[in-house]
Amino acid sequence: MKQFEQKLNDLFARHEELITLKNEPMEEGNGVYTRYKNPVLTAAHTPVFWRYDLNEETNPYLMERIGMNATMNSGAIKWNGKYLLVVRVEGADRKSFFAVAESPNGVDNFRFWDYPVTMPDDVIPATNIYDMRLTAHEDGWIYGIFCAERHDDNAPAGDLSSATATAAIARTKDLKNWERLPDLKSKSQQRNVVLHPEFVDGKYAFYTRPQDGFIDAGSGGGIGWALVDDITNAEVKEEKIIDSRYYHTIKEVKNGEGPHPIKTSKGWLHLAHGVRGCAAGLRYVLYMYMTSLEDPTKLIASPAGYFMAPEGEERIGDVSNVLFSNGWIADEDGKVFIYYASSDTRMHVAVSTIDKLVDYCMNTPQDGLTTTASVETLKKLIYKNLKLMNK
Ligand code: M1P
Repeated sequence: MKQFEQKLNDLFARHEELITLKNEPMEEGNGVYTRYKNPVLTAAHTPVFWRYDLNEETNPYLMERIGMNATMNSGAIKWNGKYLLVVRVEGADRKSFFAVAESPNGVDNFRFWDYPVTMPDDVIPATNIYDMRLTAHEDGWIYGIFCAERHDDNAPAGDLSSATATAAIARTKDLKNWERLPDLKSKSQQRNVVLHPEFVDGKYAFYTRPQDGFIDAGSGGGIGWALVDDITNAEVKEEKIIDSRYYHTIKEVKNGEGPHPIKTSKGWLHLAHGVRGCAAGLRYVLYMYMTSLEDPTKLIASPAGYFMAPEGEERIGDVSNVLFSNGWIADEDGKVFIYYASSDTRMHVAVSTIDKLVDYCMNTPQDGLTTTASVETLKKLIYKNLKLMNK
């Protein structure tokens, strides 16, 4: 066999071996969720035919032509019995784009569809788009809300880093053909915007994250909520903060809604990320909260601290010390697949159930916001347990 053909076969064989690798649940855990051992997607999972020119005449050395850097922050949806991720793929050129990867079981064998998503532009084209939240809305459309990033033309000459963040809106019926609607109009910059799956008072409801600048949440108090009359011309007229940031908590610097909340008999179950600063930079963790079914803006459970934080190799990557989630899938049997990215580099899955997550939210003590309060909370549990242990 010619050397080129042999190399090509090896390349495809190694790729196939990687994407068909069986994933296993990790044994140790805290009882709330189970992490799976292998990342479900890495840059190496992207198809060989995206990265290599397979023609010997035009690529005699069989070198990679288009590098892929990361597969991260993915929206998730169950679609025709398959577990689908709308993945934020980041090329070596730093541009992010969306691509669908599909798995038969939600934990391994994720395979990318042949082509990435062709996302139409808004009137002012964005430089970069990322972090899609998927919502199968009761109006019959599947919406993708994502961040559209553009250079801030008000920045001083020579400042090529300042940018603006806007919530972009697109919809589809088949996850292949997307109709782009105008970006969400808002007084502030917005990222981590998510569409609620149901109408509220006959309106579309958005979770927002007002922010003063591209990075800084600034005066934005936390995760917001806004009702919108017309999704084809969406505008935030009034915004109410429903999950606030607090000093000396895991969400002191900023927070952001993850995927859209799951409806349960006890309330809406939310997954979000919280950010705090430390000498090593920003630390992103996942946390949960619940809101009322009658009034989705009313907080009914707010467990203290993080739900998941970076562990082991998750701690390291392009932007280290980050866990971020914008996708989860609740199965008919109550199983929940939590898809999360570590350190802006790779995708993982952890599995739990609706019952466990609701129990976690309802029965984990709230943050008392001081050491004294935390110690009192701890003492109550110790006292109860020691009594039970007859000590
Ligand atoms: O780098 C960590 C994350 O930073 C941003 O999240 P936030 O807006 O909450 O700070 C996003 O750019 C996200 O994509 C990224 O993972």
